[in-house]
Amino acid sequence: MSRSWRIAIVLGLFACAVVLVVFTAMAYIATSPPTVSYLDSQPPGATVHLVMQTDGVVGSATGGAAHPTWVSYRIRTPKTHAWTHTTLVYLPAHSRIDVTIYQFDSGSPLRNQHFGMVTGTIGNDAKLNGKTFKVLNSYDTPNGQGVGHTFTVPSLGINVPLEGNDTSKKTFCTYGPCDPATQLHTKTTFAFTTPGVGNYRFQCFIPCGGGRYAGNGGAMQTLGYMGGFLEVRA
Ligand SMILES: [Cu+2]
Repeated sequence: MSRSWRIAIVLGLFACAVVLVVFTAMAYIATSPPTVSYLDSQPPGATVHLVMQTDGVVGSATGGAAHPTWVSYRIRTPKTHAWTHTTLVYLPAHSRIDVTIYQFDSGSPLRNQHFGMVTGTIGNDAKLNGKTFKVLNSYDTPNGQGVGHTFTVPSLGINVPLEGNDTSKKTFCTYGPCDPATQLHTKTTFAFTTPGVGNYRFQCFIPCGGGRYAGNGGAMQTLGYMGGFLEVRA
C-alpha cells in the first residue's frame, strides 16, 4: 500500500470519529432538558422565590415533553412565568430560597412514613396551604388524600412531602401544565439556604413512575420528570 493511501485511510477514519463525536454530543444536548435560571431573577443577595408544580400528567404544551403522559415536575421561569418542562434550575450560592410548590396530582398513603417528615428546611417545617407543619401523617392528611410527591435533596438533608388531591373533583388537573388560578391543587411553601457551588440532586421519593417496576422506573429515573439538579452557582 502506498504512503498516500495510508494517509488517506487515517484521515478518513479520523473524519468518521469526529462526525461520531459531534453527533453524540448533539444527541445528548438535544435530549437534556433546559435549565431555568434564578441567578438574576432578583437583586444580588435578595431572597430567591423558586416556584414549581407537580403534575400527574405532564402534557406537552410547554417544553415539548418527550413522554407527555408521565408524571412530572415543572419549573416556573422567572419574569415570563412560563411553566418550563424541566428539573434543572440555577440557584445562587449561600442564598435564602423561598420555595412554592403547587401540587396537582393525586396522593396515597406513604410506603415509607419517613418521607412524611419535613427536614432540612429553615425551621425544619413547611406550610401546607398556609398552615405550618412538621410531619404529614399520610393516613390522615388535611384533605384525606395522602401524599402525592416529595421534594427531597438527599445531600442537603431536605425532605418535604406534598399532599395529594381528590381526583373526583371537577377542577382536578388531568393534563399539564396546570393552572394554580383555576385548578385544584395543594400549595406547599418552605425555605432553605443554598450551600456553596455545586450540583445537588433532587428527587421525588414516592414511587410514582406508573406502569414501571415497583413504580421506580420511567419518570422516577428520567431527568426532567421526577428528579433533577439544583445547580448552585456563584
Ligand atoms: Cu413523584
